[in-house]
Amino acid sequence: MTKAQFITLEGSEGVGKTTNLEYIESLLRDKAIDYVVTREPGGTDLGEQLRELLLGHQHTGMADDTELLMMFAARAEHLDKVIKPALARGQWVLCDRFTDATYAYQGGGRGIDPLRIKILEDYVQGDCRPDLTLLLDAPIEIGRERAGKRSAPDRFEKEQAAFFNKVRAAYLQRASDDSKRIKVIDASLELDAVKLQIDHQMQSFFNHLNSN
Ligand code: T5A
Repeated sequence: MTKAQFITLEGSEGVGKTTNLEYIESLLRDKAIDYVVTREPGGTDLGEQLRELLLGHQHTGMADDTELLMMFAARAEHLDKVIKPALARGQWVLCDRFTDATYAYQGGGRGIDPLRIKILEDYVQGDCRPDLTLLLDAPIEIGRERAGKRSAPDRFEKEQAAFFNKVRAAYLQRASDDSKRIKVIDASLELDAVKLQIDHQMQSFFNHLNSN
C-alpha cells in the first residue's frame, strides 16, 4: 500500500467517536496495517496537561483566544512528538479529533473568525492535513444524552444547546466544503448501522489507495 495515512474522527459530544475508533482499529488490523491511535487535545504528556486545563473547571472564564491558542499549543506538541514521527516511520495515525474540531468549536461555537484559525493551522501544521476524516453526525440531543449517561460534564459539555448547534452546523459546513476528505456518518442510528457506514467508507478509502 502507499504512504502512511492520517485519519481523524470528528463530531460533537457523545456521538460515539471513542466507541467507533476501536472499530476502525479492527479494520486496520484486518489489513495488517501498522498504526498509532491518539487524541486531541492531548496525545503527549504536555498535551494531556493542557487538556486538563481546557476541559477542567478551574478556568471557566477562559478567554476564547486563550482556548484557541492552547488547542494549537497542544497540537504543535502532538505533531512534533507523535503524529509526524509516526507518519515518517510508516505508521498510520488514527486520531480522535483534530483541527476540524477547532473550526467547529472555537470557530462555530465561540464565533472566532475561521480565517484566524486558518493562519494558526498553516503556521502550526505546515502542509500536514488528515487524509480522511469521518464526521459522526447526530442531533445534539442524542449525543448529549449518550455522553451524559457516561460521565460528569466537562467545561465544554456545560455549554448550552445553542453552542452545540453551532458546532454541528460548522462541522457539516466543512464537510460540504471538503466532501472529498470529510465523510459524514449518520451516528444517530444503532451502533451496528453506524459501523456499517464506517466500514463502507473505510473500504472505499482502501480501494482508492490501492488504485493509485
Ligand atoms: N475541542 C477539541 C475543542 O474545542 N477544540 C479542539 O480543537 C479540540 C481538538 C474534547 C473536548 O475538546 C473540545 C471538544 C470536546 O468538547 P473529547 O473527550 O474528545 O473532548 O470529546 P467528547 O465528545 O466529550 O468525547 P466523548 O468521549 O464524550 O464522546 P464520544 O467519544 O463521541 O462518544 P463515546 O464513544 O464515548 O460514546 C458515548 C456513549 O454513547 C454510547 C457509548 O457506548 C457511550 O456510552 N454510544 C452509543 N449508544 C447508542 N447508539 C450508538 N450508535 C452509540 N455510539 C456510542
